[in-house]
Amino acid sequence: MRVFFALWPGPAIARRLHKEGERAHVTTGGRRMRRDTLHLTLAFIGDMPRERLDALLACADKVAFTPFALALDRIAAWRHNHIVWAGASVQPPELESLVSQLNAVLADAGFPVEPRKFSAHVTLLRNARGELPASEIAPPIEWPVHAFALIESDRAQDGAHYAVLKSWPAAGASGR
Ligand code: 2AM
Repeated sequence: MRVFFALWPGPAIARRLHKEGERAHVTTGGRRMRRDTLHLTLAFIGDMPRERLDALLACADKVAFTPFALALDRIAAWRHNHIVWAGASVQPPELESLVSQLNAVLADAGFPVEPRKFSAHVTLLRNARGELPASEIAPPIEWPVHAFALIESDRAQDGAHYAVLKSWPAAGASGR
C-alpha cells in the first residue's frame, strides 16, 4: 500500500483552493487536481507492506497537537517539478511541531522520513508550464486545522485516488 500523512481540508476550503488552481491554470496550463483530492502532505511514507499498517497507526497515536489556523496566502510555481501550489507565508509553530513529531515517531519505528526541509504546500496543478509569478491569495484562505489523517493513495489512469484511512483529532477537538 502507498500511504502518507496529510491535512485534509473540509469542502469549503477545498472549494477555494480549487478556484485558485483554476485561476493559475489560465496562465500555466497543466493538470488541475480534483477538488476532492486537495491536501497538504505532512509526511510521505510511500509504498509499504500492508502488515506494517498497525505499526504506522501506533506511530500517529503518539503525536499530540492543538488545533491551529493555517492562513494559505500565496500561490507559486516550482520549475523543477512543474507544480503550482498554495502555501502559507507564515508556518504556524503547531504545524512545524506536528511534522517534526511525525518524523520522529516514524523514524523510531523504522519508516522512511523525508530528509529535505518541510515545505508546506497544497499542490493545485501538475505539469504546469510557463512562468507564474508568485502572487497573493487575497483574502487568505483561513484553514482551521482540527485533525490530521493517514491517507492511502491508489494511482489510477485518471490520476491518484485517495482514501482517508484514519484521522487523529487535535487535543480538545472532536474531528475535522
Ligand atoms: P506533491 O504534491 O508536492 O507532489 C501524494 O503523492 C502526496 O505526497 C503529494 O502531496 C506529494 O507531494 C507528496 N509527496 C511527498 N514526497 C513524495 C514522494 N517522494 N513521492 C510522491 N509523493 C510525495
